[in-house]
Amino acid sequence: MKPDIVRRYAHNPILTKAEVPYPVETVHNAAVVRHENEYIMLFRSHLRTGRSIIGLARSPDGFHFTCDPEPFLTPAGTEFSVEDPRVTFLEGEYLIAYSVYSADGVQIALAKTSNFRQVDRFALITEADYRNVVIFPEKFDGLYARLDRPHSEIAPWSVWISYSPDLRFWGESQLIMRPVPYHWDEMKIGPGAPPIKTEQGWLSIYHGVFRTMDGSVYRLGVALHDLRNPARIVGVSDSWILQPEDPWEISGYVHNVVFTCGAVAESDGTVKIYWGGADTVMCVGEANISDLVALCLDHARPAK
Ligand code: BMA
Repeated sequence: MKPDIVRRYAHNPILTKAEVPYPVETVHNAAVVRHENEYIMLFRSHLRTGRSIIGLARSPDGFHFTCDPEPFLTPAGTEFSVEDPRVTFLEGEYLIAYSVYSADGVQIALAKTSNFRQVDRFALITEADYRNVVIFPEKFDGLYARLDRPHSEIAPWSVWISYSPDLRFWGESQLIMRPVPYHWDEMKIGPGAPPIKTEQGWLSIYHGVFRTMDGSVYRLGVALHDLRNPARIVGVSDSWILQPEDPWEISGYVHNVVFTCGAVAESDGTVKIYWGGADTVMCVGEANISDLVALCLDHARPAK
């Protein structure tokens, strides 16, 4: 049998609500980055109100995580819920882009930290009806770049790119990748983990959704963006790289979901991909970066 392109860790799930020292109902959709000698995980948890907060867990090896005693980020002021953080290391700081729900809809907020102890809530960087913002770890011609996913009544929910001189004001927005009809990602797509630099381009792990008679299935796929012009997609893999298969991915708070907000590239050419299983637990798997790049180049579907 052909081995899976993403090799699931044998002891998944790696973090569940049982290991969180304050009351939560789920642990999912986490960003993971390396900071000093640790892997830092910022995970989303539902409370019994149905709203979400963001917790922090640490690990020496990327597989065994221990939670901090208190949540890391909770809704501020009139916010209802903070969700699905993505973390990018840039210019000596960690940028945390996360969804904020309020009476005005869902927007993306940006916070900054250098140590994962103090956190500076920097700005709201979108208008309403945006989710899934990932910031590139480098600037392009002096501008910051991000992938995002506006919600729209008249177009399928697609991946866009925007640029900013200061991380606060964003523009030059353009649609760069769409769902493909009658394909595993046909209903909607969204950026997942912040892009990883490879010799062949920026590797982006995204999620795609397919509607079935039994609800939606969330899977993960890969796309490769031009190194110097990230608005140009070099290739998008025709096939998914991960789908719900383990029991804790098939059944939980929302069934049939694998959803990523973070991946860590290692010096040996592998990448640890982290995903929420069924919006309930955190899982990890490993892949060879070269296999993911090859999938984008050799088995491509149209980007839009
Ligand atoms: C999306 C977001 C994600 C979630 C997914 C599956 O719309 O809400 O946070 O993981 O649905 O429920």
